Amino acid sequence: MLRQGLAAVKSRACLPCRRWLASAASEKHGHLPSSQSPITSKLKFFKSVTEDGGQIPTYRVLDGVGKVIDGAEVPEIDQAFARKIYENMVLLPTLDTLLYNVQRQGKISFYMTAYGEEATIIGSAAALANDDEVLGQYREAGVLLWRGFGLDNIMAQCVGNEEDTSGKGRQMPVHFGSPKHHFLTISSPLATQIPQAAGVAYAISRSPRRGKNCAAVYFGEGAASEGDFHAGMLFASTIPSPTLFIARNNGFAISTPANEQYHGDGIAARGPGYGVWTVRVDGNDVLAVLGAVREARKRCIEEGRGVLVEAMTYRVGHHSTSDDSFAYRSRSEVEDKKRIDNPITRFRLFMESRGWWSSDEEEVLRARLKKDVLEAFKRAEGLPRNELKELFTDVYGGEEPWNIKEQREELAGLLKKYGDSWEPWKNELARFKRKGQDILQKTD
Ligand SMILES: Cc1ncc(C[n+]2csc(CCOP(=O)(O)OP(=O)(O)O)c2C)c(N)n1
Ligand SMILES: [Mg+2]
Repeated sequence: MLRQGLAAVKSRACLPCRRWLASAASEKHGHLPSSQSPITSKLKFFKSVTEDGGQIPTYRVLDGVGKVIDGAEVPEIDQAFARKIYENMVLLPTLDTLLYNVQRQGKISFYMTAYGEEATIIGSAAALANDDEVLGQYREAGVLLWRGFGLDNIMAQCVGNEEDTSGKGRQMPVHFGSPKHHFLTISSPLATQIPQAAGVAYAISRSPRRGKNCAAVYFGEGAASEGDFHAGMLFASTIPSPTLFIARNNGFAISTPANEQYHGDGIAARGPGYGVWTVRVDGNDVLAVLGAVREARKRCIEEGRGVLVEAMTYRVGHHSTSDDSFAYRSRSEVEDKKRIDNPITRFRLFMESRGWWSSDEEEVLRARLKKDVLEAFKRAEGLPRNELKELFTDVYGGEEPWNIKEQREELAGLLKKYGDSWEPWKNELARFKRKGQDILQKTD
């Protein structure tokens, strides 16, 4: 019936209408006017993005003891590059141990370690170009180390001395930033960096850097529960911008375990919802991270659109120096995770199997890094803080606003009253360049 009716109309219709009628006649169940979705007569619900309804697989190159698994291809890497990766992976916990301990001694106010996440952080840093813009969450100091930021700059920021170029000593430790190293300054409110990254990537796409660079944004699986994650993904997919989303799924958002952060298949399951290329990778396998992020970056830049990488890892350390994780997980769980699939051991064993590393070199490296880290801290500790007046500068451009002036004058008043006589104030003041005189003498 339909076919006969259509044939009659067709003979009188214009060309585009005739084409439409021809396709309608050939379709079994019709089609939707504004979608390519095929029509089906089966009522079928789904809650997985995989064809078999299972979980998204995890890409891995090395097994737990550093052997290449069957069928895996080792990403292009030579001895020098592998050694650079390994040295940075070992540097990270060496630095963390010192800074964690000095925080415990009261010498710095706060710290966050990256124990267990060395492969995710260094492997991804190694896959990026050093001038790709990086927007970190707070556990990615390793990206800066990879790019040659240097221990003196790390220490200066954590101690807050006059050499701190990240924020002149006005920020909490680990809030690093360096335009020279294409690393945007860390900010504490979770996930704000994600839509910002889509914006940075959009700016790249409107500049001569289009097709050369991307903006890489790091965030935890906890931060991915924020609306900002979705805003960033939507931006980067609909207003195309080369944004590389790197989710560090380390199992916890402070005390909240990952399985309470989502009901679906982790963060990776969300990528296809935004129509972006997505991959899940073993975040404790540095070669897998290197290979996956290299490919992700390539797609991101070639297509000029968001790409999502979910790195599965485990936060071995406490969330921060303000946390005691044994209040919500057992010591034995942590000890097991340290042993099984340890990212540093796995890569070391791989390097040794290639004849690229030896136990003698290991000993020399560990001793050297420990010495470097300790010396850098001692040096930083001995340097004065910036002038006290810097507390009130750089927040607004132009003239000093009335409220900042009021606060500065209030501090000057307190310094006059207590600065010379009260021991704690006297000691604090002594640590600033010009010992607070810049505030006391300022008259306007
Ligand atoms: C908007 C906002 N809410 C809450 C916090 C407090 N907070 C700081 S870190 C954190 C957990 C983040 O977990 P995750 O994103 O998984 O990163 P991880 O610490 O595991 O690396 C929370 C809740 C914050 N900084 N900002
Ligand atoms: Mg987490």
